[in-house]
Amino acid sequence: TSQKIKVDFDQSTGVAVMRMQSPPVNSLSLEFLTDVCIALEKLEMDKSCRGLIVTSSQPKVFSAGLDILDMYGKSPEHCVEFWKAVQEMWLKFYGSNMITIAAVNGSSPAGGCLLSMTCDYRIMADNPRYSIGLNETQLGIVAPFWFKDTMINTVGHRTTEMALQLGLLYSPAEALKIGLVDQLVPEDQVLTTATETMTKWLAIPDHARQLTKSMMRKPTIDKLTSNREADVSNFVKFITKDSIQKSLGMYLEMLKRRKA
Ligand code: CO8
Repeated sequence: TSQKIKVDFDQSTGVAVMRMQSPPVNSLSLEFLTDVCIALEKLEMDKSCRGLIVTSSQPKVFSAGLDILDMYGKSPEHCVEFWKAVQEMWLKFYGSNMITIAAVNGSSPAGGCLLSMTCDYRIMADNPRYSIGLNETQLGIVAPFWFKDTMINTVGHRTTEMALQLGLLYSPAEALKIGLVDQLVPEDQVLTTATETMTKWLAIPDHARQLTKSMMRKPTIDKLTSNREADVSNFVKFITKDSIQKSLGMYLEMLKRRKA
């Protein structure tokens, strides 16, 4: 596997831990997404792997979401490849037969929030400096329908309607309150709690749990699978617009200024 993700599979428990280690902020670049998909596919094919915990090796950040540099100043061809990889990641995680638990040990904006929402359960570090949410509108861009659907499936329609329009980033306490995460624990207990939670989920017979998960998620997944190409062209048409490129440029500048 690549150096940007580290997968440890414990044969005795049937649980794998996937650590994202793409400095500085685990942004989901084309290369990174490709590696994640390959790793996930391997685990999915291994019938002895029943559970997956996703977490970050980077301090303070779970994932900064999609790599903005893959959407800024790039050719339409590149944008096509990039978007296909984003779709693929979502389809693989949301449709996974494994029990998936996100150990959210840092901030998780936009695509990072999406990744955690594809999991069956979310545990977040109780640190008020961290935030999580779909903040796309703050960048002047629009969360695609399947980001929206995933959030509706997680927190409901009304909360999603408001969160998406305002591009809200929630503190851990707020995220717990709206059900965007399922549990808060002290920072140093995120991974151990994920492991304990996994034990509970592992006690359920796989076939029954898998069919139930599929029953819940299939309509949402089918909506994208039957519209993948249109969704790619929508994305490329949108993201290559001058006005959108300008917004992304301004946002990148803001990120740098904020740092100074
Ligand atoms: N992509 C590329 N570079 C990034 C990203 C990113 N998503 N996030 C941060 N970086 C860069 C920063 O610019 C900075 O670069 P440099 O060192 O060159 O100045 C470096 O990473 C480190 O970042 P920070 O100094 O900001 O690190 P902090 O630890 O202070 O903060 C945060 C970490 C909280 C993650 C912060 O970096 C942040 O808020 N990042 C932006 C997150 C964000 O808004 N992501 C949205 C991405 S868009 C998305 O995921 C969905 C898009 C859907 C497309 C729909 C179109 C139709």
